[in-house]
Amino acid sequence: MGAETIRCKAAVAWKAGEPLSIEEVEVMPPQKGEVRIRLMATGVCHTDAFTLSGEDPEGVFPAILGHEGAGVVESVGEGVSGLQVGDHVIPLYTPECGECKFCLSGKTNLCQKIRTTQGKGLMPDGTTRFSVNGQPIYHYMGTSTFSEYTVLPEISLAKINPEAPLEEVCLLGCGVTTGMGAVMNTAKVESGSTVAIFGLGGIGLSAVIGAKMAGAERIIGIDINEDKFALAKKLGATECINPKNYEQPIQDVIVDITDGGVDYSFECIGNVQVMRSALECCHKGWGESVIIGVAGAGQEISTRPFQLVTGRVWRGTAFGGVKGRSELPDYVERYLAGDFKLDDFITHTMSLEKINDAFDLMHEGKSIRSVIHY
Ligand code: NAD
Ligand code: AHE
Ligand code: ZN
Ligand code: ZN
Repeated sequence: MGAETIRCKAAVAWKAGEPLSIEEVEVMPPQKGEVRIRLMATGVCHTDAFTLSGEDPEGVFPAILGHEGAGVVESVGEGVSGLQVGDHVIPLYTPECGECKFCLSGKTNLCQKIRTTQGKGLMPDGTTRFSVNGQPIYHYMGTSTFSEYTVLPEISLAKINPEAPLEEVCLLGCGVTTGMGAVMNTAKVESGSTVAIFGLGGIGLSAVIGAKMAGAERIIGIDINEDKFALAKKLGATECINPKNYEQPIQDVIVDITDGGVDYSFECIGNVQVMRSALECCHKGWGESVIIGVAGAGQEISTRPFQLVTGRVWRGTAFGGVKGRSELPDYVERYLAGDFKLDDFITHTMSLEKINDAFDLMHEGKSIRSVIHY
C-alpha cells in the first residue's frame, strides 16, 4: 500500500512581516522521484528571517519556511532508487542532479534542474505537498524544514552517516557548510593568508573556523555587536574590531593594520555598504572578496571600477560552493572525526511552538543558532 497523507505540526508563514503560526498541516505522500522525511531538528538561519521580512523577491506566502534541517526518510515515491525508509538525510536547498549543464560543468554547485519551480515555492511538477484545511501552502527553498514532515525531490537530499547527531549536523544544511565552504572551496584560502570576516553570526563564525583550518595567519573578525567577539576568538579569530569605534571607514582601518590590505575577505551580513568595505579592504593586485550575505530586493553593490582594474576580485558563493549529495556527507564525516565542532554554534534549543522566540533572539543579536527539536 502506498503512503498516506500525514497530519502534523508545522510553523506557517501566512504573511510577510508576521510571526509564524503553528498549524496542523496535511503533508501529501511523496510523488514520483520524491521522498517524505520526518524532521528531527532544524536550525533557524538569517535567510529565513530575510524572507519572512518581505525583502526576498522570491518570497511567496503562505509558506513553510526553514532550510537547515536533518531527518529520517519516512516514505519514498515511485522511482526513488538511492534512498530508503530509515536513511538519515540532510535536505539540500541546492540540489545535485548530476546531469544538468551546471552539474556537468564541474565549475559550480548551482544545479538548475528544479531551480525555477523551487523559486516559486513549488515541487518540480508545479504543485505543493502541503495544505491547511485544503488550502495549498507553498514550499520554501525546496526544503520547508519548519514542519514535522516535509517532501523533497530525491536530488535534494544528502544521505549521511546515521551515527551523526541530527540535532547538531542540521547546521551543515546551511550555515556551517556555507561559511566553511566559502573559505575552503570558493576562495581556496592558503596557509599564511590574512583574512577579514565581516559579520560574526553563524555564517561568519563558520568562515572563521574554515580560515583557521586553512592555516590563515591573521583572521580579523568585524562586527558591530561586540558580544560576538569572545566566541570568534575561541574559534580562531586573531583579532576582532568594531567599526563603530573608528572615525575612518573600516576598509581604511583594515588596510592600515594589514600593510596594504587582506588577501581574502568575506561579507557575512547582507549589507551592500559592508560589501563595498569588504572589497576595498583587499590588497591591491590580488585580494579577493567573497559575498555570502543576501541583500534585499532592489539593493545593488557599487565600487570604483579602479578597485577591480587594480587587481582586486569580487565573487560570491551559495552554500559555500558545496555539491550537496557528493560532498556534504564528507563534511558530516569530518565533523564525526572531530575536525570541527558544532555545539559552540547552538546557543538556544526549543520546541517548534517556540520558533518565534528564535527569530526574536536573532534580531536582538543574542543567538548564534537556535535549533528546533521535533
Ligand atoms: P546572523 O544574523 O546570525 O549574523 C549577522 C551578523 O552580522 C551579526 O553578528 C550582526 O551583529 C552582524 N552585523 C550586522 N550589521 C553589521 C554591520 N553593519 N557591520 C558589521 N557587522 C554587522 O546571520 P547569519 O545567519 O550568520 O547570516 C548572515 C548572512 O548570510 C545573511 O545575509 C544570510 O541571509 C546569508 N546567508 C547566505 C548564504 C549563502 O549561501 N550565500 C547561506 C546562509 C546565509
Ligand atoms: N531569493 C533571493 C536570493 C536568496 C539567496 O541568495 N539564497 C542563497 C542561499 S541563502 C541560504 O541561507 C542561494 O542559494 N542562492 C542561490 C540560488 O539559486 O538561490 C533573491 O534575491 O531572489
Ligand atoms: Zn541559510
Ligand atoms: Zn544538476
